[in-house]
Amino acid sequence: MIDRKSPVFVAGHKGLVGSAILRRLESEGFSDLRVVERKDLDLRDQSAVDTWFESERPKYVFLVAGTVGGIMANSTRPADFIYDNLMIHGTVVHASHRVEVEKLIYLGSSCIYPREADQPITESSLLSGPLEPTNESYALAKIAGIKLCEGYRRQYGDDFISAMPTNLYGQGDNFDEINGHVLPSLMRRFHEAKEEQQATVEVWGTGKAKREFLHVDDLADACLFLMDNYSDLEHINVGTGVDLSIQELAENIRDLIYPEAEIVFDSSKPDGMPRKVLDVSKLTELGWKARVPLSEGLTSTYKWFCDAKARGEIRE
Ligand code: GFB
Repeated sequence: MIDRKSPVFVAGHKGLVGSAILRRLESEGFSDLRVVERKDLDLRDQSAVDTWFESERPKYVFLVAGTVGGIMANSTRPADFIYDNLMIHGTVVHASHRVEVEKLIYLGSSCIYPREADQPITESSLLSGPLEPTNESYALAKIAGIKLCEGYRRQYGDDFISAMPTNLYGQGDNFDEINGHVLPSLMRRFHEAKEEQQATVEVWGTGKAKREFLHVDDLADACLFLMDNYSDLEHINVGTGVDLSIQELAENIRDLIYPEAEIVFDSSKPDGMPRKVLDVSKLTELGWKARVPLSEGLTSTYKWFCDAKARGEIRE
């Protein structure tokens, strides 16, 4: 087990994943959590990151910072997605090596796998075929992150591990209708349609693409589990192993928020990867499995969205 009293750095603590990890570590009794605001440290700047690491000397690092977004953000901002992520992964991994961090976990994404990978996707599918074009830049940066951790382990013996989560959702997500991921974007669209009493709600693509959704509190739990129990070169998938079509997801969200609405598909928008469900047998064999059922996660996430909106925390 990693030492609960040692200094732990959560890089990216304001994001969906980082904030969930911080909550999980706090509830676990970690007593020396270190975070830094973006305005105080640009994680893309190696010398600034080195200086910060030298003064803070974290023993454990959760590397979950990065530029993220849904299919539209990925397709329209490929430069930001490749540059920001490549730089952030590079600076944090290198600085962690320099100050002799005892263990680091790096989070990739299920989009690292080839578009035509066999489903469910096993860890060994990495680099076995061409990537999905809508998120190629992000995927390449994420693959580079895996190879960074592998490289520092191979060359220096650093205990740096990589986990590949499936599509995530939960409290603290980005509910932007255009740039967010499908689940929060649809929640917001159905919510606003209900407020404005619109008869129809638009869903991008054909609705036939399939996705797997993991609640971010489950992911945070898995990250701590892996920090305590996993130390190997190969990355490890984190998911539920269960997927559903975008149409089914949209129907679930409609039934929760605005059952009277009619769903209209806009097939001029991209479907992205046809299917993306992870084989989670490696993690299951280690003894971890997801706990939050999608129906429960949708209800709690929607409640969080409504509460955050009432507090004025959701951007218009
Ligand atoms: O979450 P998402 O944007 O990303 O989901 P990916 C895209 C799927 O949902 C596509 C459909 O099949 C879309 O056609 N969709 C339907 C919508 N309505 C909407 C909507 O209103 N908004 C959005 N965003 N999608 C992401 C990568 O791919 O996967 C990220 O782009 C990351 O980089 C993430 O890796 C895990 O699942 O396609």
